[in-house]
Amino acid sequence: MATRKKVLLKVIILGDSGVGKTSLMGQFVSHRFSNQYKATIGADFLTKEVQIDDRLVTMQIWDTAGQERFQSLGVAFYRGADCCVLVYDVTSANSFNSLDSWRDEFLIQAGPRDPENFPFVVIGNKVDLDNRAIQARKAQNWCTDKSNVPYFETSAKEGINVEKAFETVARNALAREKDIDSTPDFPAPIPLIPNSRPTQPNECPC
Ligand code: G3D
Ligand code: MG
Repeated sequence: MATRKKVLLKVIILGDSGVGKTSLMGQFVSHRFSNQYKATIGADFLTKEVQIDDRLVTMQIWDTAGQERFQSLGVAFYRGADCCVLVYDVTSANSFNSLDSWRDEFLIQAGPRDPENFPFVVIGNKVDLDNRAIQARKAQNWCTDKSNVPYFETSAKEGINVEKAFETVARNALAREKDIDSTPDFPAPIPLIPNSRPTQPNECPC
């Protein structure tokens, strides 16, 4: 079997403070749900290797360190993202209403080439709680309107659906990776024009 190149995917997680972004990442990367874990994370990333069909993929997942309260995450956070996970809390209507501005912010800051088809995944988290404020259908409609973004309902606390959501993140980012391979980011290089300066009398003509 031919060796395929290793793939590194940058995934960023956005959403209002408190929706469970850090908890989702902790649950996915190390199957843990704890406060201690959260405290150790800065505006940084964790990696996890996943197998997608016959490909080994390293997911580099970027979390925020609370600056999302001010929507000031800095351009390095967004740069080169292959997938953007938008998270809201199913018990908080405000966090659902913020999805639009998070999506807009991402598109402005990351500036993907094909914004309409950029791979987003939406997660409605905290389904273990019984005081739901947003019905699944409402969130699903929002996602359908935005070029059919995949939608998952999860509980980072109980580990419900987290793996499945991130697998879709990897698959969709990988599909885009294939597009990138066949579409150069930059125009073809301009061929160098040979120096047309005539050779001087004492200069080697080679
Ligand atoms: P953030 O990174 O988006 O700011 P956190 O969110 O991961 O820090 O989580 C915010 C609070 O929500 C935490 O509670 C966390 O334990 C809780 N939380 C996260 N995911 C879930 C979930 O799936 N179910 C429930 N019930 N709670 C969740 P505290 O009390 O530490 O603020
Ligand atoms: Mg956090």
